Amino acid sequence: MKHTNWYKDAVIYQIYPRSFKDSNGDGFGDIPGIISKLDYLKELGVNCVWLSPVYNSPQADNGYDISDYCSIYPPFGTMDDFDLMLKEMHKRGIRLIMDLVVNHTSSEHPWFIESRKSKDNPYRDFYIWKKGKGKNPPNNWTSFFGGKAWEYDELTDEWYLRIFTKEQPDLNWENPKVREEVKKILKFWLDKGVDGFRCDVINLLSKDQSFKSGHELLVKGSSYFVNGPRIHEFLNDLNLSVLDNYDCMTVGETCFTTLEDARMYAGKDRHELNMIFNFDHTSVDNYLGVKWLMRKFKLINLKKAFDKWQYGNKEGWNSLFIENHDQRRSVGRFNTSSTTYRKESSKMLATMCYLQKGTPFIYQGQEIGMTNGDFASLDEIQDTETHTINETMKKMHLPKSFIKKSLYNGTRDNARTPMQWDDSKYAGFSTKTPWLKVNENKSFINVKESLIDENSILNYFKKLIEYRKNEPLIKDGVYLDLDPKNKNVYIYSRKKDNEEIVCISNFSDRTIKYKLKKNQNYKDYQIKLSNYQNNEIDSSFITLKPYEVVVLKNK
Ligand code: TEU
Repeated sequence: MKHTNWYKDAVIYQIYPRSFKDSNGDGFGDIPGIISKLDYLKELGVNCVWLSPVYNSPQADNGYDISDYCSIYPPFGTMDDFDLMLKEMHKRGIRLIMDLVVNHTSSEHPWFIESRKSKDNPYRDFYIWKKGKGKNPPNNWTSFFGGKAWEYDELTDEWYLRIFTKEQPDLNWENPKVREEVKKILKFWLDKGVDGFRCDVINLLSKDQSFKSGHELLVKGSSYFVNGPRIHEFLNDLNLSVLDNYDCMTVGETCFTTLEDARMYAGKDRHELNMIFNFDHTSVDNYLGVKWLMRKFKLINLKKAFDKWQYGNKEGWNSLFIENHDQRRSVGRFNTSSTTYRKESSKMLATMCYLQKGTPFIYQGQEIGMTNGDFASLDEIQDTETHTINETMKKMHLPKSFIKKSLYNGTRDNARTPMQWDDSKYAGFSTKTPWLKVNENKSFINVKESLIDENSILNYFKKLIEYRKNEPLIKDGVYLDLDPKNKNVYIYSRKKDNEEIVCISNFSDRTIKYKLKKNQNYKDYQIKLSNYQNNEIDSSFITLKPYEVVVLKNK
């Protein structure tokens, strides 16, 4: 099979299906809804969609708990709807990557229903069952969502491992039968014509078989299951047995991953994944990568995180993102503004991120500058993670005000509010009360308005995507951070031969007179993109207005 590496030219748009577009008035997004918006995506200029899970699922974790990998959850539509969506995407030159969630299944998956029945059930070893220590779990491992990572089952007097919710038992990848089943799932979707996978928590598959207790501060035991002992063997096997036979792409979601890990997952000739998501830059405003522990943002740290991957991921290829369905919205984050300078902030952040080397991932709503949810109480928040973390923090007797602030700030529902298509009651997302509250700011933040307004964030995103497509330097140019120590300005260049692009961003709400160095003579450079009309550049200074971004090129 010839591999075209098309992913290096992809601009990927993530759809979180339950919040994208409801076609049948049940308050819940669906596949026909997605089909109705494909022309919108085509016009935006994206050429690939990552679709969060649409498989059959009890929805304990919004579809990241799958009970049947080869069927569609009925509220999303039918398999015929899916096939039509794929055809309509391909017709428009848009590829489709699916979400592959195989660290765990749903507790309602037939494998788990069987596994639970008895110790000698043929499916027992599809999951990780252990004897407890007296009344306690087998070890001290904790869940990513807070609390213990083990669940007791009275029927057989054993505990099963579940690193996420109790409805998401971890599969036992040591069992070759599990690996064969996963290969069948991959083949099923690839043979339908899908173009690849975003691989959910893929670096957690292999667990250290000693099952020792961990000493880590927060996710206890994580050193025994993050980038575990057989992970590369498992991924290599999936790749050589299935993925390698298709011109498809994979991007692995890999938390707590170093450059060296990245090289192992997605380095040259490794035959595992094409690229990974690292979370260094989304961890700069918290402690230890734990978003509940908020920390003051410093631009220098953000630049350090980007520099590390731009310089260090030499053999690999980076993924470029600042939003997804687990992160809060980017406007208002990284010292930017979600009010007065919302438009400027949103355009600046996108430019700063997407002109780096790698593949851009845009999360639905980011292209119109959607903001965090405006939840009035915790009852309006649905996400399971928020509620378990709430319980955990209460048990730790943390101050109420801290818990509240931390939950509203960190809840994943911030990114999951219904897509704002217009200013009608339910934002054109649905005709009925949606599953999650629509943000009141739909009255002025919506697609309809953005299409009319020439200076909208949406129209800027179109220009930015178009620019990327027509400028080879963005794919190939060498990245250089020109002033890593500056506290307010992020200025980097992309260079190849005699050509150079310079991207300059002001991360503050003040006008800054940025002094250029002697070798930075941009007098003859042209302005290619900016979020302001009149840019002031002379031979020794660039005046940057609040959240201004300017992209210059020497030819
Ligand atoms: O996320 C994995 C993951 O690491 C997140 O749990 C992350 O730590 C957390 O959201 C930060 O708050 C993936 C999916 O993206 C997420 O939606 C799922 O809930 C999770 O896996 C389990 O499948």
